[in-house]
Amino acid sequence: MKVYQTNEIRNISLIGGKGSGKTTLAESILMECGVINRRGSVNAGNTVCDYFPVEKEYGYSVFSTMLYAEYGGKKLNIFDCPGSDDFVGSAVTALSVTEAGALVVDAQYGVEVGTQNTFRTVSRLNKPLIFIINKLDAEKADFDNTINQLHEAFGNKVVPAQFPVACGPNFKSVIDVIAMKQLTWEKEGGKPVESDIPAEFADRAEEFRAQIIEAAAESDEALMEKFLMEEPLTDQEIHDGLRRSVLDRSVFPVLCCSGGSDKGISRVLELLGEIVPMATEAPAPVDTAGEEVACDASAPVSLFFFKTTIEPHIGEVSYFKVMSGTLKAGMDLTNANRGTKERIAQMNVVCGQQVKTPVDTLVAGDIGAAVKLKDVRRGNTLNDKGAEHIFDFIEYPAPKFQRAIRALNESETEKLSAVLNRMHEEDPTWLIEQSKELKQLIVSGQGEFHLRTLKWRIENNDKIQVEYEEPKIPYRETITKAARADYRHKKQSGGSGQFGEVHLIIEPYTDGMPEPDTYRFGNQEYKMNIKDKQEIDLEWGGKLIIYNCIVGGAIDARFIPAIVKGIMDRMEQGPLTGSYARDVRVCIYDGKMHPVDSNEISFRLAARNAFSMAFRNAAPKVLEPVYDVEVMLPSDSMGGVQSDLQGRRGIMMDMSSANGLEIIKARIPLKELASYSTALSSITGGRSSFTMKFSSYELVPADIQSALLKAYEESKQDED
Ligand SMILES: Nc1nc2c(ncn2[C@@H]2O[C@H](COP(=O)(O)OP(=O)(O)O)[C@@H](O)[C@H]2O)c(=O)[nH]1
Ligand SMILES: [Mg+2]
Repeated sequence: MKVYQTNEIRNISLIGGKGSGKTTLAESILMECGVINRRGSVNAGNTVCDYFPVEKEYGYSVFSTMLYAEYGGKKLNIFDCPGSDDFVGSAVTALSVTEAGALVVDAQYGVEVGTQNTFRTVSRLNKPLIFIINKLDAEKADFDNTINQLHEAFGNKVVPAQFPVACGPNFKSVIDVIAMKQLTWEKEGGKPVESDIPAEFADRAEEFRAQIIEAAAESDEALMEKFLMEEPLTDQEIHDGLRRSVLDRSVFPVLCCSGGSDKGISRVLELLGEIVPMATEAPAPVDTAGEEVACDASAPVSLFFFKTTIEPHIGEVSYFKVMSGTLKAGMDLTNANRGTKERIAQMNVVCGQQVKTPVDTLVAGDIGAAVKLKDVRRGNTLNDKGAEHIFDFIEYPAPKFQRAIRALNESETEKLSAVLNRMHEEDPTWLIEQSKELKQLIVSGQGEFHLRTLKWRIENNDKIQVEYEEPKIPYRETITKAARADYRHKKQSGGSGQFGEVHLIIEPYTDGMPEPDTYRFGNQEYKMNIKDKQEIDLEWGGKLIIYNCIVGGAIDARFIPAIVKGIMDRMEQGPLTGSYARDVRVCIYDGKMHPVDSNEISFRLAARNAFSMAFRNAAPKVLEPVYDVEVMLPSDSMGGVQSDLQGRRGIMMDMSSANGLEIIKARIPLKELASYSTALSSITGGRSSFTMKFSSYELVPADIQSALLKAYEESKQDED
């Protein structure tokens, strides 16, 4: 393969709702460029892009697949991304290493949830965007309606560069308002025949051309001048102008094709080659030290590894982008994250699973893959001498679906952990956490289907049978008023005895409260004499503040650490439900020692019991995690979604609308969110999406508190 220079490379993510025809389009692109000579079909499960067994099983893309297309002297690196929101992680990875998203829209259905979701992802990442209206040959295809919906949802930045002469089974021609030509295909597609625009379409073509030129001129004063003076513009001027406007997202051009019948593909490739920004034009990526790293082929080599897959018969395949420099096969580099040396003995450019073409040079801006590297993980940066970068610019969305996972055969638990960690390496939006607190192995992801896919792969590829369970809720305990208690631990058995007595006062802790002074319980006043203060930031959130206010040597200072340990025992396992306690302030103000029998364990036990007693008298409460939830939905589902939120103890915080969707912001307890993604999807017919983010701990309602206490008492009895 010829060595492509930085300005001959275009990186593009093919995104869009599932079923919009991305994989089929990718297949046509490969046909068009001669990479394959027989087309596979999604329905037969033999396309270049959907090849993992799990994808064949479910019938749609789960991973993004990379392909390259050599067209018109340029190399287009294209990622076919899964359409389902559950696999948004793949799209985020692809978009983060490409200079633009090409959003495929099904001409039959116009703007769908998947269109909205992917548009939102691209916008969040602030990436340039081009629409491709696809399936123009389909029975119900309707270009005008699709354009209207695009305008309604995304505004007048949406500007067609092409329009079809007829949609549906008669689709065979497109009017291209940049070339100002009609392109017509034979029944079997392929290369078009160019002709003049028929008179009946001349007005429409002029109208669209004016829009596209205005959009192109938007980011270029000289061009704007020419446009206003009505001087003719060359194709190159329009391309260059459009590329700049695409780059700053002031226009979303629209291209037309039918991937399935192979019509329009070559012109789409040609236009993508012209209007997708080059890596040198995009904002320079910033490394973790804050340095902008220009995409410069003559700088020292720096590679960013953004994706790892495990492929049958090959093993680990590591995908990287050349961030700077010119990479030659055989180079010795340093892994900046792991401190290890790595030789890139052989590298490839990749088209799905079938085509891996060895290359010996890749320049800045290009994307390649290496196999069987020694010690490279997803997210690592490899540098040559002279470069000291670490890249970490991919921001994955927070998880929104959680389950506890368990190997049916307990002896496979360790193996399961290892498999899960490997899965996380492949898809970083699968998060794995061994929760010490919940005593469960928690996996989280983007939705039910996302986790179902994980399970399928573990069971089918790794042959471990697993089961999902509801994750437990990480409750907390705290107190709402002050209380006092003392406890004497005394034991006289045989030889040396045990003796320790602790008196303490506890109260709710809030930031910025004044130092303790005087407390009153009944008729008795307790004046605190602060000798020492310990502030403990609890691992599980919140604080524990302990004051030593012991006077007259009632307890030796050497026993204080044991007393603190005793209190911590109960903070770790709260008296009400065994959950972590938080935000408590304790004054240890008195006690007793025995000259012989006092030891650390006695004081630890005395403190633990005194603290428990005081805690129970301090109007203790159970707290639950509450999440900020943002739901995006079509307005006709508003009623259903709102009443469902109320059923989940949700508190409505805000309502607004954007891009033709309603947005509800609410606060909802985690307990009520366990299967929210599934419920929401069924209420809205799959036309919604949501995000969730931990907000705070809040008191649970009284009935839930009593149920939790009762369940805890019962579980303790079971243990006894
Ligand atoms: N009529 C028509 N059908 C298409 C076209 N492209 C794809 N399809 C069909 O649409 C379905 C989804 O296609 P696929 O490529 O898997 O979509 P993806 O989920 O976006 O990758 C399949 O049944 C395809 O056969 C097209 O251009 N025209
Ligand atoms: Mg697909």
